[in-house]
Formats: sequence, C-alpha cells, structure tokens
Amino acid sequence: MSNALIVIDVQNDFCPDGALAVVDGDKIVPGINAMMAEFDAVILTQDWHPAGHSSFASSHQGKSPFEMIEMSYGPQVLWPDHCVQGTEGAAFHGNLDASADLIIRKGFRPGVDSYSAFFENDQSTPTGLEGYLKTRGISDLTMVGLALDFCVHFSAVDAARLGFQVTVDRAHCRAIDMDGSLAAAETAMRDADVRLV
Ligand code: VGL
Ligand code: ZN
Repeated sequence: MSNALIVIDVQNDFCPDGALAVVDGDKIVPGINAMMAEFDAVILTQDWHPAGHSSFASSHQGKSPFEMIEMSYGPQVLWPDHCVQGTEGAAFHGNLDASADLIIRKGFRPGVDSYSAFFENDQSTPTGLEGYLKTRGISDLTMVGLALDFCVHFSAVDAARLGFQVTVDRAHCRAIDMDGSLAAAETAMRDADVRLV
C-alpha cells in the first residue's frame, strides 16, 4: 500500500496580495515542502479558470463577490476573478516545491466550478485523479493546502467516499472562513470519516 500527499491550490491568488487571498496562505509553504519526502507520491492541484468563468461575480450582472447564486448543479458562491489560466495569480507560490509526480488542473470548464480534486461541483464530472491514484496502488492520502473550508474540504470528503483513507493536516492548511464555512467543513469532514489532525 502506498500513500500520497495531495497539495491543494497553493497558488499566488490564494496567498497574501492575491485576488482571493487566504490569511497567512503563504505561511504553509515551507512546512509542505518539508513533508514531501515522506510520501510515495506528491500531487499538486491547480485551480485553473478561463477568463469569464461562471464562478466569477464579474460574469453575473449586478452580483458581488461572496454572494450566492443558483447554478444548474446547485448553489454556488461567486468569487472575485482568480486563478485565470496562464496568469501570475494562477501560478504556484514561488517557494513551493513543484517537482511533483502529477499536477491536476480543475475548474477549466467555463460553466462549472470545481472545488474538489476528484469531481467538479456538479458532483459527477470526474477529474481523473481517482483513476491515477488507484492504478498506482495508492490507498492513503494526506491533504494540505488552500483553502481548508473549500477545496481541501470537498477533496477530502470525495476521497473518503471513494474509499481512500484520508487525513487532513490542518497545521498545513489555511481557511477562507466565511459565514461559518470552516466549522461546517470540519463537521462534514468528520462525518465522512476524514481524519483531522
Ligand atoms: C478555492 C474558491 C474558489 C479553493 C478555489 O482553492 O479553496 N476556493 N476557487
Ligand atoms: Zn476557483
């Protein structure tokens, strides 16, 4: 049995001065780099939106960032424009060790957001990560990165549902924490049998 470190969205736009900055998002970088050697595989995810993505408030007349809207697949938070493909904001933090086995991009379909590294927010379109991990014989996942209450949360719950043993290492995560989203995420992860350390 092998294990993998899944490093979620450690990108400039989620770090201080970024478009969707997470407080102290950059502080986790050295610790994540130091963990990498302990795993059989290291996978980075990269939020990777086309300009004008449907998760951007700027794509919806009269809407502001952090408002909710109803999409065909359910409720969706509207975000500031962030992680636009090929921009500096979408690049990994400059100090992150990006010598990973795999980089998986998500959120590139214009009409659907993708918090989870496994499924888009329609809950059914796969990213392919499940097949990659299972064909490599990887059973145990440790997740770190940004943001704990969105992309780490949804990735961890999906992974547990797919049968992986999942640990979220909260010391190497930071949260957006809007409207109680962090507490709700921790409850959802515990309910899904994700180990929170
Ligand atoms: C994320 C909001 C929008 C994340 C990505 O990485 O947690 N959050 N896009
Ligand atoms: Zn995004």
